[in-house]
Amino acid sequence: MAALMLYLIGARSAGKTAVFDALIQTPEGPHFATKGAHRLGTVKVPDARLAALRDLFQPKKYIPAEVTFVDVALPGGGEGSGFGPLNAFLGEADAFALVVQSFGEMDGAGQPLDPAGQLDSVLLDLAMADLEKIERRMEKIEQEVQRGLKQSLPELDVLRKCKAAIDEGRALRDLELTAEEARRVSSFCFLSQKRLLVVANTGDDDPLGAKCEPLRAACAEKGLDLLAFCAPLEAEIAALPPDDQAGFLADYGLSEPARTRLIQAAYRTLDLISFFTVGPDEVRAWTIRRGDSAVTAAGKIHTDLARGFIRAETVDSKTLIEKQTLAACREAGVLRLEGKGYVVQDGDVIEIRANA
Ligand SMILES: Nc1nc2c(ncn2[C@@H]2O[C@H](COP(=O)(O)OP(=O)(O)OP(=O)(O)O)[C@@H](O)[C@H]2O)c(=O)[nH]1
Ligand SMILES: [Mg+2]
Repeated sequence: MAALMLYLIGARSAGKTAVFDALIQTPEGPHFATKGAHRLGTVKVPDARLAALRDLFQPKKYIPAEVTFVDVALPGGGEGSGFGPLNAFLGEADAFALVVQSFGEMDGAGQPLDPAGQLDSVLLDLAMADLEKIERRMEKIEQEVQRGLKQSLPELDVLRKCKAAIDEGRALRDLELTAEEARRVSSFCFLSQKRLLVVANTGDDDPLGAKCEPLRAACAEKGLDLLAFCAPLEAEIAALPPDDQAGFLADYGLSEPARTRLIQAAYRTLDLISFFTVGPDEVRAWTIRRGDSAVTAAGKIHTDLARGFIRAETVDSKTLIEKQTLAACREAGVLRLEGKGYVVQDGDVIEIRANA
């Protein structure tokens, strides 16, 4: 599967670039590519279960899942966060990490720092970019209707529903749409419909975000995940030799590097889980939605495996790591045969049996 695209957005000078720099830092230096003024950095998804499976199978190829972080460069000038001109680019995101400045006294606009207010203002900018698209399209359809063309009336109904939600101050991600309604507006790639998590870029004196209470409360009220992220500190730690990192993290009371915490939060926000395929050739992680069936999982690997699906031989990775081999799992009766409808669980090791 293509890498998950996680776009860093936020107010001007909130620290998007600083957070990105920390995310792409490695002991060998930073890794990134550019796309216009934007920067893209792809990292492997850390997963202790997958690493343990690699150690067991010693495969020729080891393929963790990947996440691409995008440091969004805002166009110069203009009011607010300037998302309008970036609509098409931002529309490609799987999710947004909204960086909120939580260090210092003044914000990038020279105003006294107000993280909860900054969050609201960026969320409003996302909604306004959507509203503009909605109103433009509604006008077009209304003109068509006046000329007697009625084929877009069902779309107009959905757009009205979306507009009403935004007018009430709701994000489109919180609006319930039927599958049919969602399909009618999917091509708009509405920005306020994207899954989103909030990253508090905290100062050196507050790596755990103890001072982020008002922002935390604002996020809780909106049902958004909040992650404290001290960009300069995380960049420093990520540049250390791997063996030294754990000690430094512990000194600051941090359980995991921010990159790991951010990826885990993105998986939670997007309702994603991992399943694994193992063998001497390849140990690999696959990303699917929570609730996906075995046949959907098979289709991720190859469309032929979904088409010819017979059964999925399944064991959870923890059990396999304990028993060491699939043969031992089979002997112990813990390697299960699951059918098409089996709901794949996070951490499942799966072998698909299919007709060629
Ligand atoms: N003290 C401190 N300064 C920071 C931190 N993060 C960023 N800065 C500074 O804040 C300023 C803006 O940070 P950037 O990372 O460039 O912010 P940005 O969101 O990418 O800004 P634009 O792309 O211009 O919108 C820079 O001068 C950074 O050095 C931080 O955690 N602590
Ligand atoms: Mg920047």
